[in-house]
Amino acid sequence: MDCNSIQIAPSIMCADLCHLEEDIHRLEAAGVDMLHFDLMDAHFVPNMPLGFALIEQLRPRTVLPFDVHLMVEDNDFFIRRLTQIGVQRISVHFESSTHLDRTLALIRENDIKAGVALNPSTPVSVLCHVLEQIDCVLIMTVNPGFAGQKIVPSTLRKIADCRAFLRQWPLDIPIQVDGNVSFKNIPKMVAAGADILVAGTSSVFHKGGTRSENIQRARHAISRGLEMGRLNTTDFEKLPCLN
Ligand code: S6P
Ligand code: MG
Repeated sequence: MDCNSIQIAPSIMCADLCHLEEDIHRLEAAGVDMLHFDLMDAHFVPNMPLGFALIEQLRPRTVLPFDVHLMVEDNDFFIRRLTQIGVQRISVHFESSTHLDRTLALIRENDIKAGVALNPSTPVSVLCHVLEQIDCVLIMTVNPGFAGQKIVPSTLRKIADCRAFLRQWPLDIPIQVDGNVSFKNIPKMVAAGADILVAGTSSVFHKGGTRSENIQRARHAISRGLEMGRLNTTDFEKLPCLN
């Protein structure tokens, strides 16, 4: 594995929203793998940074895949609107899905990849009976709703738990991590088993560098994680609190 085998998904709510098209072209030129859109309804989480119109207008302006993370109560309503826009992956929260199996089927029926997002306190075992229905697991490493938070330390161990859980079946479903995916946390997240990194204010949009410098720095942090080798749950139990 090299540093390009781990994907980087910049979180658009952290971008320069007043000059978004230019910012996206900068990210594209710097070699990111997809764009991550956080759609919130101010009910499931108390925030609402982006909307359908923005995603719709951006869709024809880049070839990058659109990865949508729903943090809403009415998942099916949002999914139906997104299928009309044409996005490549939709992740729904386990905690907001009353009929998760049906919701995942709705996503896949529309030829969109389906993911399930888990809040920090939700165990990975809840995925047991939807494994055939998912293309990705999204592990929240902060409580959802806001950028700029500190990692919930136990989520590092949870990434390793998730990797071990998927390996039992055995399944090679990618693990996406979201929340304080910082230059400091990336190596440990990668060593724990993360495949897709949602990058926000603590990496790609960090004020200390240009987009391209930050992406290079993130790739370097990925390489350090790969050099550490895959760690397991017990390795993380030995690590002190990170923040
Ligand atoms: C938060 C959202 C995320 C954030 C991202 C911010 O609910 O799902 O995608 O935008 O985590 O990254 P950072 O580095 O500011 O924590
Ligand atoms: Mg997100």
